[in-house]
Amino acid sequence: MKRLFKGKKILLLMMSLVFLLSACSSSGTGGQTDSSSSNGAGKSSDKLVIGFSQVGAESEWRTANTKSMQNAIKDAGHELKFSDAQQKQENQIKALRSFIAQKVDAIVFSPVVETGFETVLQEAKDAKIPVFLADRAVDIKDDSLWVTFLGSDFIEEGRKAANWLVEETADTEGDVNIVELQGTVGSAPAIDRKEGFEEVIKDHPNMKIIKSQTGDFTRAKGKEVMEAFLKSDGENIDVLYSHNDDMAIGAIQAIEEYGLKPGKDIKIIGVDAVRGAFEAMAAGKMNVTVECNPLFGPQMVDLIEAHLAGEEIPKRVAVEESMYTMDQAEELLPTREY
Ligand code: GZL
Repeated sequence: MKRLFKGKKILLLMMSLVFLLSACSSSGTGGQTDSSSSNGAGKSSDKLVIGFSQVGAESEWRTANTKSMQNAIKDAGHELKFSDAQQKQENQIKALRSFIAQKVDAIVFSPVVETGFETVLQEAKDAKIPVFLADRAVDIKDDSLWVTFLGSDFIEEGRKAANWLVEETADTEGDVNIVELQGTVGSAPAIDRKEGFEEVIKDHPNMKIIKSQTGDFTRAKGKEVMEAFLKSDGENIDVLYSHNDDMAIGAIQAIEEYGLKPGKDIKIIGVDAVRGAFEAMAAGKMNVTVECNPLFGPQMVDLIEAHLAGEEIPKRVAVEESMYTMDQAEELLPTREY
């Protein structure tokens, strides 16, 4: 009996030892000890579930940005839950609520417009799910609702576009009449690119924006609005300032159908530096594009992993960018990644 009892004691001891060991390894650190592999919630950051609410697929820029984000999340071994909002705010709010319900580890969010997201971002904060703003910002005072904003400086992009035009028209006598294709109404890039451009031209009284309307960042709408501009002011337009290359490419078609030479009769300024813009510049139909780099997927994944590993990251991370002109296009076209 005693021996039996003794045997049982040893068995119990071994079982509790096994239990203890397994409890350590299932604490989510995968048996890892270094803090870099665990996150604030004590979960391993080896494999994260990341919800990504993307604006839509409205432009070459957006397509390239989506690809960069998807590849970066996959290459890092994380699981992606992706939502394309088709440029509708209500779809983005639904997607964010779905990610919260699925208890994802992190949310990446490119807000289609600057306002109307405060409630759902508060819900994410209440659910202790960190939100990372990608590409576009929100106009919300409480910046505790997001971890960081990784994206371009759209105001600076508008300044670059206007400064190019100031230099380009330095020897021009008389007025420089500009028509403007704005991006999506209420979106950060549309608001800021307009602000940056106007900040520069206000010091040049001969430079006037004679018509300005949204083309919603798409080629089709850009062409449609440019047709209307040409109908009302055709012979009086010197320059098109387009908040993205896709609308500029649509406008180029409208200008040619109207019987004028884009790039010559009407100077064409775009933003994004997508492949289509390089092709138009190489064909002499577009004059300049201000770069807005969409390929920040790897940078965003690094920021998410750093935050979940407990590291401090800045509230604002800018993307480095340049500007390209017609004379550079042919040589650079083969090197373009998007
Ligand atoms: C800019 C991005 C804009 C692009 C457009 O970062 O939000 O949205 O300039 C895209 O091409 O539609």
